[in-house]
Parts: sequence; C-alpha cells; structure tokens
Amino acid sequence: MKQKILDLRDQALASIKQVKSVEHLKELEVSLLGKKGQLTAMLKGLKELSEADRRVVGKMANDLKQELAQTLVEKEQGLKRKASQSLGQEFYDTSLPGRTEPYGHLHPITQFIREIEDTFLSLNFEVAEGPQIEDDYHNFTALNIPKDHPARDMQDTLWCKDIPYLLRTHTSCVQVRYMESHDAPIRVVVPGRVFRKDDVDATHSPMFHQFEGIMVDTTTNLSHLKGILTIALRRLVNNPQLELRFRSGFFPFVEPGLEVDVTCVGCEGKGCNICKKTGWLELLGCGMVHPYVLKTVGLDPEKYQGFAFGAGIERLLMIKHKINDIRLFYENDPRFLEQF
Ligand code: 2NM
Repeated sequence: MKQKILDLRDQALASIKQVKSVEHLKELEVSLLGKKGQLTAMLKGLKELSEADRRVVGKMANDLKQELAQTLVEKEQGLKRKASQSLGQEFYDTSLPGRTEPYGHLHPITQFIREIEDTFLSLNFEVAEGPQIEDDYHNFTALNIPKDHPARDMQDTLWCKDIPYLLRTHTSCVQVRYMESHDAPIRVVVPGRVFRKDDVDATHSPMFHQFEGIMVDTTTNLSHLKGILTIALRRLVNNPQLELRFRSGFFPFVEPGLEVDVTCVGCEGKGCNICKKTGWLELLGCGMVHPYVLKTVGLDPEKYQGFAFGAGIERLLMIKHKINDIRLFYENDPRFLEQF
C-alpha cells in the first residue's frame, strides 16, 4: 500500500509536469483527486488495513492529497501566465500601485507676471495688454521720442520688411493706447513681451519681458510713485526690508525722469561683486509722464498729471533668484525650470 502511494505520487507529479493546457490539467485533477479518482480510491482502501497501518498510510495519503492539490494550483497559474504572455500581453498584476505622470507648472516668467498682476490689482490698478507688432506712432512719436533718437534706428529696433510696423521696444505703447481710450483717473499696469535688436549674451536677449505702469489723476505726484513702487517691489522680491534709492535719469516720455536702485541681494548693501561694491542694483526707470505725452493722448496737462514706471522682468527675476544667465529662461531645461 505504501509503495502504491509512492508510485502514484511519482506518476501524478510527472503527469502534471507534462500538461500543456488548463483543460487537460482540470481533467487530470479529476482523475487524481475527484470522487472517482485514483487517490480517492486509495483512501477508500484504507478500511482493509490494520489500525496501526491505517494511521501511517492514512497520513501518507493525506499528505499526498495536499501536495498534489498545491502542485495543481501552481501549475494552473504557470499555464495562465504563459497563455497571456503568448498573446502579447504582459502579466497584469492588479495589486501594483498605479503609475503617476509627473506634474508640470507654469514657466517662472509667467508665474512672475501673475504675481505682478496680483500685486497691482491689490493696489487698485487694472491690467492691460496690447499688440506686439506696433506702428511708429504708438511706439515712438506719441511717447515724445524724436525722429533722430537712436532707439528709432535700424540698429536698435526690429522693423518689419516692406510694411511700416515694428516689434514693440517697450510696453509703453499699450499705455498710450489705454490713455487714448480711457479718461482719467487712470491706474494701469502692462506686462508683456518686448523686442530689441540686442546681441545675445548672459544679460541680453532680443526678446524679453517688461512690466510698465501709469497712474494719472489731478494730484498724482512723485510721493505716490515712491509709495506704490516701494510696496510693489518689496512684495515682488519678497523682502520687506528692501530699500529704494531714486536718482535722476533721462527718458523722453517723462519729466522729471528717475532711475531706481534697490538694496543688493548679494550683500544686503554691504558691497559685493554683484553690485560692483556699491551695495545697490539698478532696477527700473520711472518719472512723471511728460506733458507732451498727456496732450498727445488727449489728456489736458493743465488738469492732469501722472507717474509712470517700467522694469525688465527677467532682470528682476535674475536679481531675486541670483540667476547669472538670461538664456536659462528660454532654453526650457527641466533642471532649471523644476526649481521654480
Ligand atoms: C520707463 C521709464 C519711465 C513709461 C512712460 C509711459 C507713458 F506711457 F506713460 F508715457 N509708460 N511707461 C516709462 C517711464 C517707462 O521704463 C524704463
């Protein structure tokens, strides 16, 4: 009887090994472990044995039953896996966690433009946009830029071929358009792309971004300019201690004109390489809108006065984040962009 069980084991395991399909395996399972199967018959034969033999042989038969059941399950899994692979599908483990796509985000310049808009909206300014292809009148003439000014030269401006248009060299044209169509009081900020025929180096690009703003009312003056710029710049560079220094400077569209320096981010004013040991960084231009400009857009300069300012967005971001090469903004290298 013992030998019969051992023989059945050898024969059964060999048969299972040879099976090539799940159907055959099921048939084999029935012929081994089914009601009329070989092992079942053997268990029935235990009755004829003595009490002591029955215990030993019974255990052997039961162990074999478990072993065969386990082997059949493993064989079935193996056959199913093989079948799905041969169909060209990978074995699909539904218990694995799903794959997630990496998240993207807005470009740092777009992020910063949104911060500029939020900052000036909170100061009761509106946001305006305008065309990037402009005419000579809105880009130069209305802004009191004379015919012989170097900015009008082929050398400095990207002019269209055959048609009298250019790529705007600043966003001031949008303020001109805004003032043409709106009465005072005016408070507007204009972010956007501008174009200059610059050679590319670490600090120059033929396309960059600016934001400019104007405020016009009957009593608007330089102290308002100073207050608004101080609040806005402190918030935009995220430094409530930032100091502003106003120097006189020249822009044809303002009188008086001013240049604004801010505390150096590299040394907080102590003097370092970034600020050439001065403690200050040149950040933007501003001033009181020239009466000629007001008159040209139809605002009475005897009744209204206003301030205006303009700053480069890349330059401000480079100062804020200590970035030393403007080209990083345009190369779309994830190693750079992922830091924002
Ligand atoms: C600057 C500097 C100073 C400016 C002036 C005007 C307008 F339209 F009101 F005349 N818009 N922007 C201005 C003034 C811009 O950028 C460096």
